Amino acid sequence: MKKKKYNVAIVGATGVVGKEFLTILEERNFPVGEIRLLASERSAGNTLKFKGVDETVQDLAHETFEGIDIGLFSPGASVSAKYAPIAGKAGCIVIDNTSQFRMDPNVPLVVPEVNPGDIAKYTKKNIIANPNCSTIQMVVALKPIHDKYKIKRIVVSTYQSVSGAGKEAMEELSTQVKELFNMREPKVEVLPHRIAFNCLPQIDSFLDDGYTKEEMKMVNETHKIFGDESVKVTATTVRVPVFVGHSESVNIETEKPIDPKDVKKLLAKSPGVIVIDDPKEGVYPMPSDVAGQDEVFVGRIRRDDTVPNGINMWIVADNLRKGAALNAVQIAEVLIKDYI
Ligand code: L14
Repeated sequence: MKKKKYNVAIVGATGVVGKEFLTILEERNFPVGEIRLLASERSAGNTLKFKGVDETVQDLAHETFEGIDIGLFSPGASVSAKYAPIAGKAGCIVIDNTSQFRMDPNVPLVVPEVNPGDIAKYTKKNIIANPNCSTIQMVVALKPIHDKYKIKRIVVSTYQSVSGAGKEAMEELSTQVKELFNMREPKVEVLPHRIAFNCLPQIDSFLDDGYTKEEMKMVNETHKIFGDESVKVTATTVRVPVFVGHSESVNIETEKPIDPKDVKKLLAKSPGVIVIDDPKEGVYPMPSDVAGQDEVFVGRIRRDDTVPNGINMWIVADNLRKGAALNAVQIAEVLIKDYI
């Protein structure tokens, strides 16, 4: 028998993505029975509003996940590593936002517009992984193009907002701006260098080959989500002084002949994508317009005539919504519609 309501736990409830989970569950009228807010001992006892009611945050360390149907996880990766399997064994289906389980062959990595069928594989561990924010917005825009024209190679550079690194990084940007306007040397504590009036070509840590982990997430996760390792992907990921909204400059080369006009038409009718592309009028997507919205926005669609079948484009999305909480709630919506 199908349930009418589902008990939901939010792990990492006091973080930027945790709060976004609450907003989105409420906005989309997700059929929540009990809501359980969980965080570290440090945050336990705080209250957060859900549907107008103050809910108390509880200590994750004391949680058994008995009776919880769905766990929306967005703590640190090491916290997911410990608690997602505990929740999964207790019968709670975990949708995890961290990088911990994404490349685990027994865990599906899902973007509902791209590979909803992979959700069926959740039963192996009761865990579904939510991809990296930059990967999600890129694959939503590129999947329809890949299906029709077969993408051979993707070259992407990202312009990622500070909210990806959490509320401490957002505070660091605003504090640094204030300090600089007061002629004081700003402190650098969260991000690797000063982010105010700056760009940092580093997100996450470096690997031996000179790439960052964030860059390799874009490569490996794209292969897993597309179910196609033949697409070549190379990435440079950069932090910019923007609060919310990630942008990407994306160059693709396809097997079949491709025309910018056809790409515009194709993307305009693709699920979850909005084309904003009138460059002569100065119209293209920007994080300042896109923050708070659900779709992936694409503009600056134009031919790259340095290769036979090349296209350049600019892709922007709200990294806390489609890049994190919204994508996870959309996975939960497919789960309750088709599986539980
Ligand atoms: O892997 O610092 O999902 O902006 C995405 C955001 C890693 C950190 C992930 C950031 C995170 C990243």
